[in-house]
Amino acid sequence: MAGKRTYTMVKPTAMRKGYMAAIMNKIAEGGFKIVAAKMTKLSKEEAEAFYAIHKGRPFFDELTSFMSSGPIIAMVVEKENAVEAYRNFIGSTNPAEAAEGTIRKLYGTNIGENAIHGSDSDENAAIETNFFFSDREIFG
Ligand code: 3AN
Repeated sequence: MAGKRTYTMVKPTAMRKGYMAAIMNKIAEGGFKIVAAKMTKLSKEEAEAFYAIHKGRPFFDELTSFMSSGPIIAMVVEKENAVEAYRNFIGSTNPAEAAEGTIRKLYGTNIGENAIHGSDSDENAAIETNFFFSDREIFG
């Protein structure tokens, strides 16, 4: 059965461009309840650990350097069938190919700096949530 929660984060370029509040508002308007949220910054090592599943891909160094380049907003959001619903909601990885009105289309810069992350499975959602939050920081 699909889970009710997924992990997401606003990426550094979107933060630098001042889109934090607009993106959080859009998430809420999309019917996703924000049950955990914090502003934090990853070290390069932490970004490498977070994206360990992508180790070996050609963009791994670029991705982890970028993700450790500035603050992010880490969040857990809740909705039925959260992982799939949220990935559809934020749009394709490449903002240029993302559907009109999606967060990645509206606020993404390019395929790496694509405004927002969304977990790709219930298993990864749990791992990624535990990477950033303890149980007492999640308010269901
Ligand atoms: P998604 O985030 O949509 O699941 P993945 O899993 O293919 O996309 O990629 C993970 C992250 O790696 C993306 N969010 C994006 O920031 C980055 N990425 C993917 N493809 C590229 C690429 N060709 N060049 C740079 N960064 C990329």
